[in-house]
Amino acid sequence: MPVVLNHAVDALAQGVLQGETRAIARAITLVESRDPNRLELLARLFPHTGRAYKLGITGAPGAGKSTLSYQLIPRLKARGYRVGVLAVDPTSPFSGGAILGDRIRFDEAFEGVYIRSLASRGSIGGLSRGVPPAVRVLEAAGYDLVLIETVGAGQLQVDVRFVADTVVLALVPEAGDVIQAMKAGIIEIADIYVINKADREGANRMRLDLRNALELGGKPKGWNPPITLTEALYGKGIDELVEFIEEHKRYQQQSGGWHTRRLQQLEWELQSLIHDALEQQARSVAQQLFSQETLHAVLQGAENPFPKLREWIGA
Ligand SMILES: Nc1nc2c(ncn2[C@@H]2O[C@H](COP(=O)(O)OP(=O)(O)OP(=O)(O)O)[C@@H](O)[C@H]2O)c(=O)[nH]1
Ligand SMILES: [Mg+2]
Repeated sequence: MPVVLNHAVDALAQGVLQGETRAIARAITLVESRDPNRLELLARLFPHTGRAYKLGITGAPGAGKSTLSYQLIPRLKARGYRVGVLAVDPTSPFSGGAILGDRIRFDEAFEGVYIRSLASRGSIGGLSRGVPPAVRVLEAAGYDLVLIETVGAGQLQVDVRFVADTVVLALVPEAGDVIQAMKAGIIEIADIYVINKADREGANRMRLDLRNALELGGKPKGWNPPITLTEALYGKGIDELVEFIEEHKRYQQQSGGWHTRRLQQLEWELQSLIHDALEQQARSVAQQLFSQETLHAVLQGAENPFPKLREWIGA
């Protein structure tokens, strides 16, 4: 059965397909929200999605993710990509301040690049659930490379695999950083390791530590993640990084790894939408089963909540 669309959503979808910046902005706001119309919009955009290459850049706050992106964007553009950027929870000004607000806007090298920040608030597992639908909006608008910057620690960085085809992990030469990354379980998730701020002391040492740490886990069968040094602030090492990114992309396409990862991404995207809906449902079911009066009774020991819960769950 065809999806019946209301007029406003249809017009919004048209705007997105025509690449209108304001429509893209409004569409991302809609798909990030819990408005039921977001699913209608996604249904309308779906045939035009799934084509972009998704490049994730993750790392601790201040590691230089935005500076790396700033350097990567014109180079990726020069290779013919139409680039969109999604920054999840940026703590330093990627979207409104010095880097992208002031400099990039007037810079020809960034013309046509769409940049947007997303909040991860309210999402379980850290990474914004708004990312996959926002990627779809950008794909429908004709962007074929979406750069996703995520900040944070632990879980947040693990999640990036579920949205990105290539994961770049930015580290900085600081004592203990490799150990920190190992503890957070992120050492295995990266496809490319970047030791940024290589102008600082200890970058080579760190590369050795990291190589040793990676080899402890045994030699990988397929892709052997490269470790590359950059000085994002000075534009050094970025061309090599672009090469590694392209190389990983080619490898993924040829080895079939891309397909496997995309299946996981799709599963995660749909699961989070269902999770979202169930979460809302849980709230209302809880209220139905346990009124304020019942809660008082349970608190006083006058009523046992578990038989009722068991009955409901078993049903
Ligand atoms: N010395 C040095 N500083 C750098 C380099 N790259 C970035 N920085 C500086 O590090 C600081 C943080 O850079 P950002 O690019 O904002 O880092 P980020 O990882 O995006 O930070 P969040 O989004 O807040 O997590 C800025 O002051 C940059 O100028 C580098 O190669 N060398
Ligand atoms: Mg940033």
